[in-house]
Amino acid sequence: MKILVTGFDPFGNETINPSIETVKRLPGQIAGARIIKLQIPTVCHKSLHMIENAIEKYNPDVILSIGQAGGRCDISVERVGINIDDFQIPDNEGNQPVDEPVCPEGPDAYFVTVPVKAMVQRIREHGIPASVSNTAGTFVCNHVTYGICHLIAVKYPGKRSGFLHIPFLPQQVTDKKNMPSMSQEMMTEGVQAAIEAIVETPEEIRLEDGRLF
Ligand code: PCA
Repeated sequence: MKILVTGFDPFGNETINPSIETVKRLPGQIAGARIIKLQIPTVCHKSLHMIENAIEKYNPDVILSIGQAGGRCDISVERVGINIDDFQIPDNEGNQPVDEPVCPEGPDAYFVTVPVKAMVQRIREHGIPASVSNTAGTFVCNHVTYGICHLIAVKYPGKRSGFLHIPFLPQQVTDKKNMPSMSQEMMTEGVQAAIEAIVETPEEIRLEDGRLF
């Protein structure tokens, strides 16, 4: 099995993005799967084009993207991507679409096709907080979550994709009040555990992790 793992460059006021830092630290093989690493820009459409080029080049079985979710306190495994770009801040090339579809011809939403519950459980088994998330926001991470699902639906049948949001690193929050963070070591171990679950889970598991709101 080949897994393409992507991380973003820093965006907003940050000079570091834990997602690409974590991708860089992953081993070349996890549970027997070959790991292909790719840095993508925090830019709509361009991020997706780079992923499509990498799919053409490496023909991965799974595409797992990782992004920073500053303010979240655990590793969140995204369940769904929605067909909307509604950017609260400009991306790294100044684009700020409001209420535009990611793909005008696509459906409203896609569920990811990796086993989200099994991934959450496996991360927790390492003593690392994790949960299912039912929104990846409406910025570039949702754009990528949705966009890859759509790409697979129309062009690459049989491939699977997923998205992980990870918190700030401790060094990003030294000047922020009441802001959660997670160590680099923990995030690397958690992402590695999630990838093991993708490789080793033939069928999604039953785990109660729903939300009242
Ligand atoms: N996080 C942003 C985009 C890039 C990143 O790492 C997001 O959550 O949309």
